[in-house]
Amino acid sequence: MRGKFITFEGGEGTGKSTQAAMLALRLESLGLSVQLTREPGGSPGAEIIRHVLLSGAAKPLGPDVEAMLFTAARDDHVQCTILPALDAGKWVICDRFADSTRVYQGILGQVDERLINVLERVSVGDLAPDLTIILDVPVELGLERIKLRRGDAVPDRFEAESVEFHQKLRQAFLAVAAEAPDRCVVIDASAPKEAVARKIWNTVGARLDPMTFPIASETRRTEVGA
Ligand code: Z5A
Repeated sequence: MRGKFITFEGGEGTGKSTQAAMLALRLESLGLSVQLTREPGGSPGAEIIRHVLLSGAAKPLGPDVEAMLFTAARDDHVQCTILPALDAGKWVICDRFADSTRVYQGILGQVDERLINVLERVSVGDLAPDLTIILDVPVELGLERIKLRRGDAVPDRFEAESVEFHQKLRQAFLAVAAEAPDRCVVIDASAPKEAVARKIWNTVGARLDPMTFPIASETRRTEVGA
């Protein structure tokens, strides 16, 4: 049976990486096989493109080119990591996906929606997340978390944007959620990590019912031998 595909989206410091990892552990504790991955990146080719994008080296080329680079990374990630994992019956949990291109390059970067649509079609095809969890926190809180985590290190290409940019970002993710209520759930992620994880678990349970998902024979063997 094909696995389920869950994406995490939202602004910086909303806790996507933290919650994606916590959800992966929780699903694994049920005996499910999980592939935890991220964008940009998640496959060897895409990780190289990630380095170029987050260093800011592509910024002077403009948002259209950045959108193409995110798409090239996604194409490799989908082909090399996501589709094989889903076909093997794994639950794929991805820290950012196509909504991020729509929001960062499309809405914030003002890349023509027709180009965004074509790029999405080329890289994603018919693949759509079964569930997208959009984590939402006030911008000041998200930036404070990132600042704390960064310490003395230099902000990356996107962390260095203005507070106004991050406010628009937050609104844009809420707009994406409002347009696709069957796929997206917005979760207030201001609470402590464990409380946010509980809300996410309740949502995953209600939408995808992981308790009833068949466990692969490979996983059963691991359990028996463990
Ligand atoms: N981007 C794009 O423009 N177009 C695209 O198509 C794609 C991406 C796919 C990737 O950066 C950048 O690429 C991203 C958008 C752009 N912009 N930036 N920057 P990234 O992968 O390096 O980072 P990110 O995706 O933005 O995530 P993040 O900023 O690292 O934050 P996060 O994953 O949401 O949060 P976190 O790492 O889980 O937590 C951050 C800190 O807060 C950490 O110290 C945690 O321990 C702490 N934390 C987390 N949750 C809590 C709670 N609940 N309470 C207190 N503290 C917490």
